[in-house]
Amino acid sequence: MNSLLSLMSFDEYVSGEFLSERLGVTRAAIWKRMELLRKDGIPIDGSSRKGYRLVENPLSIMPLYWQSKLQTKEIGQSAVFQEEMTSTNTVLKKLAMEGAVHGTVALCEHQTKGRGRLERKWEAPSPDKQLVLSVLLRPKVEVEKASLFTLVAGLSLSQAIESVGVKAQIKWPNDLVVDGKKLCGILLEMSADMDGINYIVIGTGINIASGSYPDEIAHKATSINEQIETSVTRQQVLVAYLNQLEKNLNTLEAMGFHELKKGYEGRLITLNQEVKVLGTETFIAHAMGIDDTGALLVQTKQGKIRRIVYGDVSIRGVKGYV
Ligand code: BT5
Repeated sequence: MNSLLSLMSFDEYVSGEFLSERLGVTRAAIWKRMELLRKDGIPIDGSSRKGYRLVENPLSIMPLYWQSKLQTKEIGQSAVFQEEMTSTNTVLKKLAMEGAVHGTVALCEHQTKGRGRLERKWEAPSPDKQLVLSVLLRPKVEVEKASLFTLVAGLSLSQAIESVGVKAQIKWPNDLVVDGKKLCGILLEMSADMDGINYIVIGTGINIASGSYPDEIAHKATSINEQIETSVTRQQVLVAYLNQLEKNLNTLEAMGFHELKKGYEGRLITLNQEVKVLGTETFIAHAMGIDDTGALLVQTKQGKIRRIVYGDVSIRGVKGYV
């Protein structure tokens, strides 16, 4: 089917005769395959005179419908889509071990075991209301720098969501928040050995429309379309995110996190606020910013500056979640 799709276009009709010659099958077989594609949810415009043409499907997240809109060289150029996956992170980690290339994206309509950090659950009760995806990176950097990629993903998502009309702030290190409510979560997982990082998988769940989170957490969750008058599609957010991610990764590689830091700090919700650091010890401090390694810098009540390293702690606003 893939070779058939690769011969077709959104702009022009291709004749049944051309397709049957190229694929070495009869025209009746081509017609049958078109029927199967339609059954699989891929609309095909067919006319006995002109032939067949693909029809744009803005609501679909199948790679066929968004890959041609990317402005990237690597991110998203290889993509795996399935209706259902256990977790896009789990599937992509397996593909990474089998040799998948840098930039590969895994995405699905429904996760049966969506994961947050520390064995927490990531939920999406109505599949088409949320965008869940993972991106595989194979950066040539030391293991200590891995957590920077969570920050780069958060920044890229915040910029992408802003480009569709919603200002989402970052709750260091891995949440996007609007109006004090969670819009998006990021889960970074990696494999590394003595020689450095083998791969990083960055998973994101982005609430696009109401119904993308369970009612029980409605007091602390929100979605893009609840924040704006117009409605945005998953496809739009996906393309904007992947484009922005590649741009920021290029900057990170060429100039280091320092170059992205100002943009990141400008979106940081806890900047210049009192925060509660929850780790092996719990204390209240003043959040001052981020250093070049991605650590959160806080000043304790005693005036001491402390570096809070990703993975060590959770941050809460003194009054609650943010
Ligand atoms: C996260 O964990 O926020 C990371 C979530 C990453 C999800 C993506 S989806 C694609 C990829 N594949 C996966 O299996 N995972 C990644 P954490 O900081 O631990 O937050 C988890 C908490 O967020 C839960 O305990 C809930 O309180 C809350 N939560 C769950 N589903 C939510 C939703 N749809 N919207 C907002 N909050 C949610």
